[in-house]
Amino acid sequence: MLVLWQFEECEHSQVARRRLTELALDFLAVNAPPGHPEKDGVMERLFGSNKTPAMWDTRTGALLQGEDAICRYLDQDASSEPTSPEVDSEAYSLIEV
Ligand SMILES: N[C@@H](CCC(=O)N[C@@H](CS)C(=O)NCC(=O)O)C(=O)O
Repeated sequence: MLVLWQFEECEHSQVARRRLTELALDFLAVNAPPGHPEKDGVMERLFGSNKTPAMWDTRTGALLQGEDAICRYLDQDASSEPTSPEVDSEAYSLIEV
C-alpha cells in the first residue's frame, strides 16, 4: 500500500497525487494540513520532518519526502508487484492518525 501525507492546497502534494493518478496507482491519503500536532508527530517519527507531501510504501518500507523524490520513486516502481493484503492490514494498524 502507498500512504501519502498531503493536503488539498499544497501544490507539491498536487504533483504527487497527479503522478499517482497518471500511473493509476491506489493510495491511502492522510490529510496533513498545517497545525495538526498528532499528524506532525507521526510524520516526524517516520520522515524526520512534517513537510508534505510524504509517502510510505508499506510493501518495500521506502519512505520518501518531497514531490521529486516521490515522483522518481513512482516512475521506477510503477511495474512492481501488487500490494499484499497482509501487509496492508498491518500498515493500517500502524497509522493511527
Ligand atoms: N521541496 C518540497 C517542498 C514541500 C513543502 O514546502 N511543503 C509545504 C506545504 S505545500 C510544507 O510542508 N510546509 C511546512 C513546512 O515547511 O514546515 C517538495 O518538493 O515537495
